[in-house]
Amino acid sequence: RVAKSMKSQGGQFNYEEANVPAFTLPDPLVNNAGESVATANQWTNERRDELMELFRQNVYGRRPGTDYSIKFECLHEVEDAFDGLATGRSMKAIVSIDDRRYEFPFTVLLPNRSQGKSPAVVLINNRYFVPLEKALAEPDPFWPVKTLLDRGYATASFHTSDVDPDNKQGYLDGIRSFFADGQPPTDDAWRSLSAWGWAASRVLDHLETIDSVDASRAAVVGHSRGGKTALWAAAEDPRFAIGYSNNSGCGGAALSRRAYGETVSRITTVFPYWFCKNFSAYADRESELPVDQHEVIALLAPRGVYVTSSDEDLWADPAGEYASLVAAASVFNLLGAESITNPVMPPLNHPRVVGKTGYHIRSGGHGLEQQDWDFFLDFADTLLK
Ligand code: GTR
Repeated sequence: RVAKSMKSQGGQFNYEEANVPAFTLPDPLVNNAGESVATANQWTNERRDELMELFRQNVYGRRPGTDYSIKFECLHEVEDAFDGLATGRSMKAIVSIDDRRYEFPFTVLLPNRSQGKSPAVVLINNRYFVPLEKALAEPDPFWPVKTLLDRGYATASFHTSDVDPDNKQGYLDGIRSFFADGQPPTDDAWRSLSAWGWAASRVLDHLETIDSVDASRAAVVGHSRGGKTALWAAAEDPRFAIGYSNNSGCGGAALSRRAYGETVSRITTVFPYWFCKNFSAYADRESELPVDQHEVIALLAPRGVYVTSSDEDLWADPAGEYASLVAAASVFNLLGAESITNPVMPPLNHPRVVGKTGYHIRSGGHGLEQQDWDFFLDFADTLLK
């Protein structure tokens, strides 16, 4: 048999299960001093902070501590969208530091007919900005606003590149450079994934100001690079009640140590601006990482986590995404929550939901599709309604 481990653009990828190295995952319930974490209090007050720091230092970088203020402007409102089902708003977030400003647009839709406050879904859109008119005129399975509204969810979305341009040359035009006042990023500074996650939290800030929304019942959703972002966004911001990572792969739900599909070597070569500099030091040395991605999932516990894969999306390592979710179960359990523990993946297109975690593997390729949303919203209904 020919090993299909390949080098391309300077980074490796692997599509052979036989080439997955033997590995032992770091135990989220063993602290940096090597002691076991036996109580929920120890997790919440000590170990969780340790792990957050390890992820900041080694994977996603550290957000700036600089003071800023933010305000939100409504540019345009449609009160009777979808025959009165919803109110839609085109919004602008204005971030200020001293006399400097950074703005990014986002779009909000609010159910008009809900009894009581609505739960909410914030979508990190890594494809394009969806202006209000387009959201109303062309319901798109990537952000199926009508489905969300029909099911009683308020929803909001922004485009990643409006916050931090998604390319190697984009730094100077993004929020990270704005915070650094044009200085280049330090090695451990936040990178794009963290910046996009920060923006999801700012959209949540806005949702908190809307009377008809219950922002304590909000999910953050993302696909692929947006799915990596959604997990880290919810790790950094405990206000999110659910993190949903769709086909997120390497640097998202998938275990780095499996080095299957996209690897640390490959992702840090092609997308160096997504991760702090330290992450690239673990290319081809994944077993030396002090963390692995099951622990980013554990950082959300005991809140909700939903992970998906697609059977043709081997680049994102479905087996590694599922194994990662299972490996986080000990933390959910310590915190008194049930979670998926079955090591065998569920059959195609059959979601598995146990307590605070859910998973499905959809047939087909890399994408966020209507079926992913339908399954996810069934899960969200169990926790947010
Ligand atoms: C790929 C990248 C993946 C994933 C994907 C996407 O090029 O290698 O990690 O993020 O893009 O965002 O669609």
